[in-house]
Amino acid sequence: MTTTCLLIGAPVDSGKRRRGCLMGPDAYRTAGLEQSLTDLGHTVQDLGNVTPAPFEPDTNDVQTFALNETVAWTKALTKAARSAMERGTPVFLGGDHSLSAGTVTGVANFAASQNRPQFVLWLDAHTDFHTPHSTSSGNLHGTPVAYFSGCAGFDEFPPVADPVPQENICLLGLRSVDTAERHAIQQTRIRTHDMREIDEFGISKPLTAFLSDVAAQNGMLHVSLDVDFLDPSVAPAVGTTVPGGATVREAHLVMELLHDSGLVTSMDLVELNPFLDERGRTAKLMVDLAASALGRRVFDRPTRSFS
Ligand code: EXY
Ligand code: MN
Ligand code: MN
Ligand code: MN
Repeated sequence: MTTTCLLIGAPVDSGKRRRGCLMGPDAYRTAGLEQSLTDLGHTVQDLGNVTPAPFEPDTNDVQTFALNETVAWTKALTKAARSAMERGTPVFLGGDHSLSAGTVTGVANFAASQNRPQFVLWLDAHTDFHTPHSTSSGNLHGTPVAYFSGCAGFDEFPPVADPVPQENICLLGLRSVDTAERHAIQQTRIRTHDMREIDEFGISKPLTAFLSDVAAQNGMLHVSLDVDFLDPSVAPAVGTTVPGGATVREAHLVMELLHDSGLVTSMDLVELNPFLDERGRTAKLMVDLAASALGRRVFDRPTRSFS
């Protein structure tokens, strides 16, 4: 099954202090993302980069500047994601994970217009479930899941028109969760799967259970892939590496199962920092994973059904 893939650059770098994610979109382009997807038979349109509206820079306070910039990005990406869903399958090229505050909010707004539930698969070492009040680092790339699931505390951000229901969010690959996040997330119905569970029972078990629920509810599925989901030994180009991550094959299996399901309606590729890599190794791996999610196979064989 081929689709119209819309590549949308989101060079967001305001979600943390270490700079570099702003080079992410062009790194994916340089690593051949468009050709990889075209080779699979998809119609691929590179829509260039989103640019946020001018925001209030007249502050010397770094945190306030970052907050103003992130709010501006969230507004721009919510709008971009909502309209892209009318045209095809958007693949957002990050940029740090704060971009997903806008992309997920935008695709969820589209799903609501179609009277379909929005689901989110969050592939990440982290829960990204802080609010601007609970974070100790002040880095807003650690907050998007709390924002799009409708948590309070995002006073400066636009209200989320269609929060993603907690039970429709699946976090996979967890191995670095702050105390405040753990206490908060344990009060929710968000599905959390850490690396211990994946080591013990395999990555397919929690994922296929989630995909069966998405299929049963005719859901729309947004996949947000953080580079740090992968083990740093295979994906070093990210500022928040955590040892003990997914192997290349575990990551490809996730993508292959996602493609088999036919349920993916939008994607983010986030947190790539090309400055932290040699010869674009991580960017190339992320492009290969995106290709697996969109149909690349060694052999053509019957796909697995989830309905
Ligand atoms: N929980 C830590 C913090 O809030 O600073 C680390 C967050 C890392 C976020 C990256 C995008 O996944
Ligand atoms: Mn993340
Ligand atoms: Mn992360
Ligand atoms: Mn506040």
